[in-house]
Amino acid sequence: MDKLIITAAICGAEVTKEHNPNVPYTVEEIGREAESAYKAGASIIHLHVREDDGTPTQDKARFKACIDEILKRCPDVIIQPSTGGAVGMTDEERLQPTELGPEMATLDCGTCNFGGDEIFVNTENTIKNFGRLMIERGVKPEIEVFDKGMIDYAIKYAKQGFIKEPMHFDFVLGVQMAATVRDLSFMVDSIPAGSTWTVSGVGRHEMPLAAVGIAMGGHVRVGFEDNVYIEKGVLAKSNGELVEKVVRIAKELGREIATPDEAREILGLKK
Ligand code: KMH
Ligand code: ZN
Repeated sequence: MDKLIITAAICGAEVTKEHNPNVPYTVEEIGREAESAYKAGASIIHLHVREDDGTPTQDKARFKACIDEILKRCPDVIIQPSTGGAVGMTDEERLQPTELGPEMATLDCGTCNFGGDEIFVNTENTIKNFGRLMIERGVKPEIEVFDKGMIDYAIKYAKQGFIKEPMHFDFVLGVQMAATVRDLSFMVDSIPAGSTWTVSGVGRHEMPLAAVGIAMGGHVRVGFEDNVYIEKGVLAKSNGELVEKVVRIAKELGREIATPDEAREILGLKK
């Protein structure tokens, strides 16, 4: 089994300081949270950024400032900007961080409900255009899968040349699809041979699904974007505290933790 790649989704676009005062907004706070996750064992930082007042933004300059701050504190970490941004942003807004030439970025492979009246829109043309630009810019996509059909889209667009193989998937359970082991296993069985995958359980499903992912040989994402509690009713002090918990579970299950360079090797990234 490969060593375990831990991704820390430190900020997100929806969670606020009202949910947990440690959610980072400023460049300094983003740096602090990334460092806490990295020191605890995360090799990838999944990155959204905010204005100082917490408003989500995909502004290229803000991303650059945050990435510089993270790399100052964690020089070898893999940074994976979001191209999902926040619900309602235009494709042009969302694509800005890929112009900075990151090693990875997310590629959301379908439209889904995002709570209340919110719809996270990813049309066929959006996905193909994002995929094509990521190939041109040398960015490895992490395919975000919020529902099972999104795997089929990714396979179709890979065949059409919009996504390079082998693909890396992130299964997000508990937003649209149910957070069940049955659904996770179905998805793991549905991806092409040679693909890699990560599981992100949202809310109270984060740690149970992390444990399942570790046991199945997949990789794990945790962080404030998905969950702000370290245990029932207790807010996490930092993203690092969530990563530490995953590291403890992995150690109990006999799974070693990948360094950023080992994660690059597993994912086929060029530094
Ligand atoms: N904030 C969501 C609308 C991604 O990072 O690519 C999209 C999201 C997925 O978080
Ligand atoms: Zn995200």
